[in-house]
Amino acid sequence: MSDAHPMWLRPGPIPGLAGGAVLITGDDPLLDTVRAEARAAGMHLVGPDQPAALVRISIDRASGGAPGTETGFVLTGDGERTVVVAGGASGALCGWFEIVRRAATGRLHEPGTTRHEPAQAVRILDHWDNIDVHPVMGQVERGYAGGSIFFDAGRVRDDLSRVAAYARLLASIGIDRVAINNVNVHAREARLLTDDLADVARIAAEFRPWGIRLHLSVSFASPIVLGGLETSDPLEPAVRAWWREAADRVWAAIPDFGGFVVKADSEGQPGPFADGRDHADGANLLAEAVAPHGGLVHWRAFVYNHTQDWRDRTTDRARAAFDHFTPLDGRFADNVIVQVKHGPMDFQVREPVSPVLAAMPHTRVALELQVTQEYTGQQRHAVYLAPMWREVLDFAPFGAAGPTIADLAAAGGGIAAVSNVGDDGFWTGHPLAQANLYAFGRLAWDATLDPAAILDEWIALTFGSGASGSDGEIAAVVHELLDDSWSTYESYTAPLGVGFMVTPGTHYGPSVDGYEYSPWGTYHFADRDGIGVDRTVATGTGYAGQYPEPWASTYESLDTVPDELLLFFHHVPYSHRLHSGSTVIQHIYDTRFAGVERVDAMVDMWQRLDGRIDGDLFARVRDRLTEQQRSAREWRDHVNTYFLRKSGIADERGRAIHP
Ligand code: GCV
Repeated sequence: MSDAHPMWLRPGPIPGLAGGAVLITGDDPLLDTVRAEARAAGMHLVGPDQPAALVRISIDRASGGAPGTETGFVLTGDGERTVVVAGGASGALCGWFEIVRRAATGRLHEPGTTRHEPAQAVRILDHWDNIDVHPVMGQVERGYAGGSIFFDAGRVRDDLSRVAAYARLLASIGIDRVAINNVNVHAREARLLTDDLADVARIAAEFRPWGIRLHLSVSFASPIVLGGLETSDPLEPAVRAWWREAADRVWAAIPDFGGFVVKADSEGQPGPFADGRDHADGANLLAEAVAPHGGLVHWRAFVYNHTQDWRDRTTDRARAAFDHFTPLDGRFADNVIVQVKHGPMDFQVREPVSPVLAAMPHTRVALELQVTQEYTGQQRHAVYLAPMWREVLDFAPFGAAGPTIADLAAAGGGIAAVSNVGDDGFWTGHPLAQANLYAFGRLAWDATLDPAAILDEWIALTFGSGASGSDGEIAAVVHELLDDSWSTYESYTAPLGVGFMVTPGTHYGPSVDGYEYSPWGTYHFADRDGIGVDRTVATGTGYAGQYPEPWASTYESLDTVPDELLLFFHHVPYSHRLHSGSTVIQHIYDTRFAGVERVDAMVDMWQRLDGRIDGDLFARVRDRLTEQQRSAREWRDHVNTYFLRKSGIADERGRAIHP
């Protein structure tokens, strides 16, 4: 195992379990993993002649007590012992980790029977890791935690101990698939599909004992760049044959391989448009190749014009995915999953939920989240994202009586997220960003979990809790620091859903006009009178009309649009009064000042733990909070000054802005 921080799986005997007997019945490599975990927790394995074991784990696929899926399990506690009956070996592994969670949170052997199964059948983490160090993006695109855990020095690492540790962590939160390379597939990385297969198989072997399948991002132009063909036209027989052979070779090397992830005709990546074909043609080409092996194709819907003329007010990037994909509904093969970012733009701190997620009833659609904090502080700011994700998952596109986004994903393609780990000793750069990875797995398993409760669970596992005899003060501080941190971050960065205003390229720190005259479709249209993007049907780009009712009307009208999304949907004067009672301009000033005060409080909170937790961890978090404090001030002053200068409207409270 690696010597990196253990994240939420602290090593050594687990209080309450250590010293006890465990009976694990059945024969499966995953059950051997469970046995090893139980031993590492300090338990001793016993045979069936000892039915009084503290923990009993078995598989029963058929009987009434057994859950419906391989990965599900029924857990029964009687106050003194726990019994897990799983639907399959992966369920037994998940059941074991539920016991570990219960031990950490003081609920071991809690009386009663509960049924557990993953809400989302597909729970995949995407890595944006490159093999080579990219001249602009570094090794991990939008990675804020060092280099790749998979690749080093131009190839797959020899030492994959970090991957083994990672696989264990992911299994403990129910992740079942990992795509190991960037969706922007550069020339070197394209060859993972061919020349590097033996090495990719070594990575897959690290994931296998944890029930996790490996996926690869592939270039749509592979038949050209790897196969020497003249075209990658999806309707061309030679292209189809090339992909079939490529898939056969992958599965020959990795029998439990999961499938391909594809970013096509997006931000310069090749795709079917080159040959006049559409995204369904492209996705189905790959689907046909992987189908004989039971493979999946994750085809991303992140398609828009990134060479837009900023003078052109009729083109709206927010509309693009819907306009490209919804006409194709019903044409995608059964093993294609259309992977849709949670918002229509790009992982901003606040966006409405993408209307595409509700507009393709005949397609398997997956929700894509971003655990890596590209636009949410880059793991230098403490930002707990689970409350945002929970809002997305709970969104009911057809109104309260209809399905939620979590339901729609569960009925289709499941859930995906961009991972936030790297070879950093704390895995995530900011140690508190570990909570986001943990929370993603937990919400993918059960979208009804309360983000605050997930946070407490993570804290208990990571730092210990009052219940397991350690420091309640640590738990209280970490909880207070993170619980509301998404809203804190929102309050000092881009206001009222307008988005971006970040430094171009790096996407870190304020630059209000940084993207205003760029080709990326990311504008706020601030002038001396007002700000925001008119996306109404009546007078704007019509984006609001991509929603079903009641949301189309809700977003269309200034009377009903939620304050936090006002500037996403409307261009309004600075004097426009929000539902909160404040004007837009005063809201901007007030929230930016309040946001900085909240960050100051976070710094003070953490200081209370000086000397009470591991020194390296304390120092790393302290240093990051210091940077967050500096950056929050920078945000406050840029944004406030910019709008004071534009609007000429003074702060009602007369605070120092820089005119
Ligand atoms: C992997 C944004 C990011 C890119 C990322 C892209 C995507 O544009 O800035 O780095 O590319 O999203 O999701 O494909």
